[in-house]
Amino acid sequence: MATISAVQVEFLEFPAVVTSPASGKTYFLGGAGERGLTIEGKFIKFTGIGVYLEDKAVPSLAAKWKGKTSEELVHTLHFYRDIISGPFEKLIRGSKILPLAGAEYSKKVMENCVAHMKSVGTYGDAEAAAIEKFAEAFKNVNFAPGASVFYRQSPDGILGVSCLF
Ligand code: HCC
Repeated sequence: MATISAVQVEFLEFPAVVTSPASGKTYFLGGAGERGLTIEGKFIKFTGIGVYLEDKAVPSLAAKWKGKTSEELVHTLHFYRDIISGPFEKLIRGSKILPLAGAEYSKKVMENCVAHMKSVGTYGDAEAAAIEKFAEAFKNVNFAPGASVFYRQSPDGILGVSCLF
């Protein structure tokens, strides 16, 4: 198997492998990068995001994509779609680079989620209610640099959200 390296985003370190304290399952780092906003023409990095995949993602994705080079895969949208929708867990760690109010952070995430769901026609009453719940969870928290939000996405549609301050 290929070697996976840790990735550094500013001062944040995304280890190559992480273990969930909840389930004891291990996940490997699929990729990591930064997010931010352009303020007065300058890109400000606010968060670093690492996407971790359950180990069984490798045999699952290999069934279809084995033999393709990384150069081919990196330009193949369908490959990314298979990562997103594949039958394995994803663990997404969003860590703060700059201090950020929970309400500010969740507003941005919700805007993106709602815009996406509306564009693909899946935004209904249940989704609006879930968005409300999401906003509630972040209403009274503040994130200092280094604080993290974890999203556990399971193939059966369950989303777990936890914070590490
Ligand atoms: C998303 C959208 C945004 C973020 C994310 C996932 C994000 C937002 C940061 O992790 C941010 C920065 C400055 C602000 C508000 C939000 O990290 O004023 O889908």
